[in-house]
Amino acid sequence: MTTSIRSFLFFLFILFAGGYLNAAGMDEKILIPQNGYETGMQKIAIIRVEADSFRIVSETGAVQFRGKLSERKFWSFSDEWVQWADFSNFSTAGKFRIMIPGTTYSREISINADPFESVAHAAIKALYYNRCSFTVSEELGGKWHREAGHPDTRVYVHKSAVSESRPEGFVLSSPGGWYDAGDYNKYIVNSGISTYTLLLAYEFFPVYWKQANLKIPESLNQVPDILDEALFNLRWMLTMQDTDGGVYHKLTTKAFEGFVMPADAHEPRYVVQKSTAAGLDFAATMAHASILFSEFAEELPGLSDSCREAANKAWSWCLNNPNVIYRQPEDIFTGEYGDKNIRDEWFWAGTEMSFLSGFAYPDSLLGKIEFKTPSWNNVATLGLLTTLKSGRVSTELQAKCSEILYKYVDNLVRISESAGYPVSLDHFAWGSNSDVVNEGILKMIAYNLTSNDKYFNSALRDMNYITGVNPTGYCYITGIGEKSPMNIHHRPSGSDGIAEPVPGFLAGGPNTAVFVDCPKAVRSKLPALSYVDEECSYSTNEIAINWNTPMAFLAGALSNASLKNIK
Ligand SMILES: [Ca+2]
Ligand SMILES: [Ca+2]
Ligand SMILES: [Ca+2]
Repeated sequence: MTTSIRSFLFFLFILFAGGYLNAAGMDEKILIPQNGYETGMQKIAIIRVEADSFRIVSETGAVQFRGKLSERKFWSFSDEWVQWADFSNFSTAGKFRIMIPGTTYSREISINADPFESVAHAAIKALYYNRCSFTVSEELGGKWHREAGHPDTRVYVHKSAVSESRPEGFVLSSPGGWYDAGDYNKYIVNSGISTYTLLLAYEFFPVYWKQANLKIPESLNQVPDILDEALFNLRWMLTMQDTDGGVYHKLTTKAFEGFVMPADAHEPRYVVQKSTAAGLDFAATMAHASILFSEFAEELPGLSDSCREAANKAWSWCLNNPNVIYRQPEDIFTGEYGDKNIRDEWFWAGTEMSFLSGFAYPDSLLGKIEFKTPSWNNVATLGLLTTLKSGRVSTELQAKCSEILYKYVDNLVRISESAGYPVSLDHFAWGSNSDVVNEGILKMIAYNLTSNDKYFNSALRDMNYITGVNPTGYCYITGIGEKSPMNIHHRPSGSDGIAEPVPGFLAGGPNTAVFVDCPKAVRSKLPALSYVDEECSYSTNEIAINWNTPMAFLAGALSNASLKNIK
């Protein structure tokens, strides 16, 4: 059959099987990962119409696979009953349709060898697009190329941050780093976990990341691109340390700038208050980086030593200033990243410092803190992950840390196995999508340590939720999938005059934590549906470095597995 006849038959098939397609050209009674299914891995679609069975048919309409739908499952977060269509045993690559006999519903699906690489690469490339003090070239940035903004070579010491050697108004240089989120400011607390997450992704999958060409300016050097991108932020972080070892909490304008391009934003910038949380996150990240980059002494001479020295100085400052909580000065109105509980930061930094400098491991904190899904203000689990990966602790400690991780992750998997939508969320916080991908990381690490498929499959379903198997039907990553956010809360995307948003960013996702950002938007009261693709919705549609980096980890882990035909 010639291609044109095949296409024509397929067109007829669509026409007759159809009449159901909505305006966006898709049918949300069937939810699928819009990046595609991987040939050898678990394949689940969510069906939102009551039925008994489903079929996979080829482009010519020939039935390729018949399956029974699961029993009905309820999900309170979207208040609906759904069924799963599981066709994991169908492993032919290509384009097909999933159909529900007895209904008019069907949807195109694709099955291919690696649907994750493009997500992993885009997740890190987005950080390149968010580089501060940096030109995004047309060659690497395509239509989103832009001029550099915020040189940050003349940054003022705010009155909250004065020290003996740097009085109020002292001028320092602190260029580079990533814009934190939809705004143009740079925050150490959030930079720490974001940079660390990329370093950890490399450490778990070094062979995978060494071969990944992310098409960034450093793609031609001898350093893996994921580390080059992490370094762009790490080098900025180094400039945020005062001569006394303390670390500024953030570098910021006094108030958020408007929706203008970086090159058009000229408000004065300040370094603001040194805090213990910033010092500990900085020490942890630098200590981790120092050990990692000692492998690259030839390519990056002196870097490991600089990180070690910075970590030691920050750690000493924190020991002398153990509980300086960040308090937003009255003339500063940008992101606060305030955190009153810094016991978890002490644990993370203590862990990293013990491996860097041989200080005692912070055993005593192990039983006193809660290990949960990592977030910018709860970093305890990062210390746990470093410990498990280090291979440098006693058998007893390794066993103790493993037990803490498995207990937590087993519960996540248990939740996901009985939920209507097979993820582990038990609440929807601001940035709920980042909880999904961070939970995916923990499951992937548990899988890495045990080879137990239940962890792998649950992590895969977390990724699928992000790319479309969720009640809104969105693939939450810009530029990927049939239906993805077009109006993210992101200043360059909102002011560049280009219809498509800057690609590769993960939207924060639905939640019912904040309702005041878009007074005119209609938001569902159901948490999993409370998302709007509107620029004003910073609570559901902003992007952030600490949301993209765990997505890069998870997608990279899955892409690595697909290349090795794992699971
Ligand atoms: Ca490189
Ligand atoms: Ca904390
Ligand atoms: Ca735009």
